[in-house]
Amino acid sequence: MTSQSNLTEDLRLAYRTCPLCEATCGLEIAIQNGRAVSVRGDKDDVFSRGYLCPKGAALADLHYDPDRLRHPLIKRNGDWVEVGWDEAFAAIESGVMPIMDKLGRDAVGVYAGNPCAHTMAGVLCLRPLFKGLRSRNIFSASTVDQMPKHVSSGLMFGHPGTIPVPDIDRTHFLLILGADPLVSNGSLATAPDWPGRLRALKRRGGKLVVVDPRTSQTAKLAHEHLRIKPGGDPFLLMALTWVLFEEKGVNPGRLSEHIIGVDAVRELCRPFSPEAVEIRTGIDPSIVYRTAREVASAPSAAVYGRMGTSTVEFGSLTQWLIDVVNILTGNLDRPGGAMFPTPAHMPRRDRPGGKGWTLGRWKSRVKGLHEVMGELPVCTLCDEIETPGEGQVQALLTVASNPVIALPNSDRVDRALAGLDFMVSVDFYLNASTRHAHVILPPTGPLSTAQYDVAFYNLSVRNIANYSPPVIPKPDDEMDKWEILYRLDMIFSGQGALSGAAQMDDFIISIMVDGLATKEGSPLFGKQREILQAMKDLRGPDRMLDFMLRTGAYGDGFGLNPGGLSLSRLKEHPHGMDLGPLEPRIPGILRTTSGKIDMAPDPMVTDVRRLVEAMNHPEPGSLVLVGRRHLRTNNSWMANIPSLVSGPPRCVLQVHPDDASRLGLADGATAAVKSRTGRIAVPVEITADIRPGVVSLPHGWGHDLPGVRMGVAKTHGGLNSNVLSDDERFDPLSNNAVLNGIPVEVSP
Ligand SMILES: Nc1nc2c(c(=O)[nH]1)N[C@H]1C(S)=C(S)[C@@H](COP(=O)(O)OP(=O)(O)OC[C@H]3O[C@@H](n4cnc5c(=O)[nH]c(N)nc54)[C@H](O)[C@@H]3O)O[C@H]1N2
Ligand SMILES: Nc1nc2c(c(=O)[nH]1)N[C@H]1C(S)=C(S)[C@@H](COP(=O)(O)OP(=O)(O)OC[C@H]3O[C@@H](n4cnc5c(=O)[nH]c(N)nc54)[C@H](O)[C@@H]3O)O[C@H]1N2
Ligand code: SF4
Ligand SMILES: [Mo]
Repeated sequence: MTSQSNLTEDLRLAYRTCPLCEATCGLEIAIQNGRAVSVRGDKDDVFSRGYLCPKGAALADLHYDPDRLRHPLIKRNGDWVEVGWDEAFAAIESGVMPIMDKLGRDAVGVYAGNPCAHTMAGVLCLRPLFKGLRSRNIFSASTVDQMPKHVSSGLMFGHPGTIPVPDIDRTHFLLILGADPLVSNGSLATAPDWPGRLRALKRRGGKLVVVDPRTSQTAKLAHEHLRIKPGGDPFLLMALTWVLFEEKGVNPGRLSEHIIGVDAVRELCRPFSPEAVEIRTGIDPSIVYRTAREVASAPSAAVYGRMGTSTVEFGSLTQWLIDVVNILTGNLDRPGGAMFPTPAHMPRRDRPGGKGWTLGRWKSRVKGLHEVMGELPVCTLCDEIETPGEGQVQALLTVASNPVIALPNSDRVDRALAGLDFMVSVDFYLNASTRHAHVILPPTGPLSTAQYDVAFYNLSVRNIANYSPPVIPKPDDEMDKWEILYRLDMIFSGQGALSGAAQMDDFIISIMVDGLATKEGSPLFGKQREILQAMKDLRGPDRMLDFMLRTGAYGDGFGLNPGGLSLSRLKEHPHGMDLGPLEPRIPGILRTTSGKIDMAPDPMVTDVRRLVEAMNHPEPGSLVLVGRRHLRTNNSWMANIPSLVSGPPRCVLQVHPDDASRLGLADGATAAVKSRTGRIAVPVEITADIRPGVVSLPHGWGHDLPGVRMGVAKTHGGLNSNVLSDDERFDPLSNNAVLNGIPVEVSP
């Protein structure tokens, strides 16, 4: 790199994709004397072009945070003792294996958190660990998040990972429901610089409409803001569908030959005229008619929804209806509509059809809630820990997760974790949850691990591939997350605490390679040895990624497609490779048994009855609580970085002036907020930026608990909003928790 020659000798620049949120911004990190001294946006990054947010700029602060754990901790007589890795794994073996031997494999549960989706190890090495563990009690943050989208995609397209993303760079009309990408930087729609991209949409004459009970940052940027009642989205989407049918706005275009069930949808939406749903949406029917016409007539349009449409009573129906509108208006799979990425690490499929997708292959022990995507819902985690009997969870592994703050009915979660016989946490903070662990295994810091966004390039608004090697070499006495997970896997699969990760690594890659090389008709049939030989210098997730890239959509096919992509070729592009705008993928991408898009899958059809019922019998009007995010937070765990928590407190309850005067609340005073599950006292902010009848509190706070070792976070503790979220409220198709629209009582 020539730019380095005019810098002092010990100063170098390194490039890295930010792992903190889904936007995948490129960072330029200046390293002096082996230490990262500054983080900026990488102007040459093919996707982010220099954009970054305050969290990315704080990545080095996270890396050097003195509270971040570097070495394993064991709790002995109530005190934490730092130990070596072998000792820690031995303690886990002697803590977990007797429980497993005596009570069976289901007695060991796992809860995997959000950052698992942001690291190569989390995405590639956890599944093998689940397999090795063979427990039914696998839980993840997916069921406080996007599980309804997986259900809808699984049922409609035949695979839960086949998720359409809004083509925001080309669309003429963007309808955003229950998402605030100006603050969250986007979710299930990977794009750095949403502010810039949405402004570009407006500049090219496109229209932006936001549906949200709050005047969010994104709503402020929009041409139009529909201040919906919480939970009103499925009714609104049904009414939009109703208008499309009523006014001959249904025009699926080239999709017509790839869809089944349109007539059923016409029948299903019949009860939901714009007039009929007004009681649930609070939106004037004339606006619904106009919006439906605008979506139908725009040269291209995309309907997109996130948390406010997912963590709600009708989460799955809402996700389904979003794509129903996209399909009926011909906007699915066309430029400017909602499209499917073609990520570099996945093969391109040309032929439609497959085994289809099912949910409910097993059920949870206590409440009988069905499995989705191999996991059980977190809303029943406490039931499984607290209820005695065969299969009771008595040991828990948490990986990159903070259940005490993230999950509904948090006080109960806190008590349940305290009652476990044994708990292991893979995490680099001693926080609200890991304080209950018996052993904590911290992975090496974020600058010392490689990055390629395996999960989020599946959801990207452009086809991008970017790999960053570790920026700061990993100290010898620290461990990468993949090694930790594989060593745990060795323990759970009975190979012992002292077996290294290498054995498991070789085993897993051989299974991956065999999957292709033993498939009759595969061009790589019988080539196991050559393939493994070609990757002989790689280990861990790097080797898995190389295999996926080479057999992926642009790959070199291990020689079959000379000049194609491989990890070594990708490494030649430190600012990433732009593989172009999204391209139509239907029908090849469809994996339903029919090879068509199922517009009216049975579980959805059945659940519409519940929606009709809810429309006819609305709950009596009370105050409801919704969430919100802030640009300087990342769920619960970035609160120990001074630059991210400075300034006025953010964990405040937003209340509309009308409600405030009715309830006798003053700005800045403390209010008591009460729900079925708990009660907290929080400062009030009176603002007209929220719909009357709705109050809003951000999640991710509540760090000031005994035993937490996060000095900065503790002094900016805040209150945990999930004390108020009810673990008995969930979307019955996905079993996803309801975190928005919680009935509460507020008093001074
Ligand atoms: N009320 C309410 N509750 C919510 C939400 C809401 O909107 N409202 N949002 C929900 C959503 S969308 C999500 S995704 C969940 C998040 O729920 P969780 O994933 O359970 O919680 P996080 O706050 O993301 O905590 C992540 C943990 O991972 C650790 N960590 C960070 N990076 C790494 C790493 O690379 N390796 C390892 N091993 N550990 C790491 C951090 O120290 C922290 O302890 O919260 C959910 N909870
Ligand atoms: N800065 C920051 N960025 C983040 C995170 C973070 O904690 N901080 N977390 C990351 C994670 S894990 C995720 S999953 C994403 C989430 O990304 P988003 O979904 O974009 O983020 P939220 O801020 O939760 O937006 C949800 C919006 O829904 C609104 N809402 C609530 N109830 C309803 C309703 O019934 N109907 C409608 N239409 N709207 C409703 C809320 O007012 C809020 O504005 O963000 C990611 N990015
Ligand atoms: S927007 Fe997300 S990916 Fe970009 S710098 Fe901020 S946290 Fe990192
Ligand atoms: Mo999330």
